[in-house]
Amino acid sequence: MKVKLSQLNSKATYSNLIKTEAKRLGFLSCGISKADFLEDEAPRLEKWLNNNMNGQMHYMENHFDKRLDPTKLVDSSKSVVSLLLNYFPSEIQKDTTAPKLSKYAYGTDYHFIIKDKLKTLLQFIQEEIGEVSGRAFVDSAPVLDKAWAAKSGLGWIGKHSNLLTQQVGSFYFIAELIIDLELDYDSPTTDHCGSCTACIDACPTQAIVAPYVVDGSKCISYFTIELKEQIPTSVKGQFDDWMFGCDVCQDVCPWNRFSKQHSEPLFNPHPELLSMTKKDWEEITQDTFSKVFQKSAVKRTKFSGLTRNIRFLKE
Ligand code: B12
Ligand code: SF4
Ligand code: SF4
Repeated sequence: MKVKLSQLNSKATYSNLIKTEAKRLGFLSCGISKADFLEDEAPRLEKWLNNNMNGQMHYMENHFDKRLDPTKLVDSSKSVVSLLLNYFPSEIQKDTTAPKLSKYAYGTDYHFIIKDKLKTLLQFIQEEIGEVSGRAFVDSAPVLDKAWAAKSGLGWIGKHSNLLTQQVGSFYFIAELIIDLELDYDSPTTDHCGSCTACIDACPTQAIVAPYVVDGSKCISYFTIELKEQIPTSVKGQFDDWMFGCDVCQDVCPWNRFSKQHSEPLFNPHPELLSMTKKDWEEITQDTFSKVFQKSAVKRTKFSGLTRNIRFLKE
């Protein structure tokens, strides 16, 4: 990393430059941490894996060391720049009896949208600051997204294990740039869950097994998105009509009363999606699937995965 001599400036100036550009690119907020070993998370991740809370998500067992230490993931890395991108929609599905789709999957797959923004941000850093190298991550590698965002003061990890804030709740994605530039670092915020247990009480499958601990293998999101085999009959009748993902623990969270509509046009759903009735979903064809989910994250489960989920709710 070679910093431009003409701009040999303070770390604080660079941090501010990056945060201002992140806002301009549409990110909700940006926070920065020193790239270092995540000491507090190490025993928690180990326990979570030892208790098989990853279920069939075997990728979570890989790269244990890299997942806890970005310097093992990106050579010479100095800083983790965490970013939040809001996806809270203005409208939800109209038919309240229809199988439910998680709000994050209404529009274009967030991986594409965020990757583009991250690339632009990295280019900006290289042009304005100097020869900085690094990598962009959105859910794509062994990185503990929430832990980094919390460390950088972007929110706290709630009892439902998602990152949330008092200002906008939790309906946003997390991404990061890991770069070899030293910057000014932010501090974590405080936890505002207090004595609330709304998410734990409302979880349809009792997947929040203790405050701050989600057993991934019991979560509806896991069954409807991650699980490749048949959904076990032991959880029949417990899905509260969710066919792809689940928003219950976030919907009941009092801080999500402060969610604000996103401003990313690509997150808007296909015009027909929110009007589909229960009958439309139960009779969905491959053609309709391809049309309404053209660039959506739902495409990852394929037509066969989604219809498996719809049948599971119905039968
Ligand atoms: C695996 C995974 C899942 C799994 C497992 C969920 C889980 N909680 O781990 C499944 C498929 C179930 C899932 C579901 C969902 N996911 Co997911 N998932 C991930 C992924 C790929 C890894 C998460 C991970 O590392 N888990 C491992 C365990 C050990 O971590 P953890 O549960 O977070 O545990 C931490 C806390 O429990 C905490 N902790 C433990 N004990 C204690 C005690 C105290 C006192 C404290 C303070 C903390 C604490 O420490 C642990 C380690 O950091 C991340 C992307 C990424 N690369 O980070 C997205 C991610 C977490 N998912 C995300 C989303 C949006 C969801 C869903 C909302 C999607 C949906 N609507 O269906 C649900 C929410 C379910 C829930 N309540 O967690 C977002 C969360 C955004 C946010 N605002 O936080 C992420 C960050 C993706 C992204 N890049 O935006 N997910
Ligand atoms: S996403 Fe749904 S199933 Fe998973 S922990 Fe939250 S409420 Fe429970
Ligand atoms: S519902 Fe209550 S306990 Fe759960 S994350 Fe929100 S504030 Fe915290």
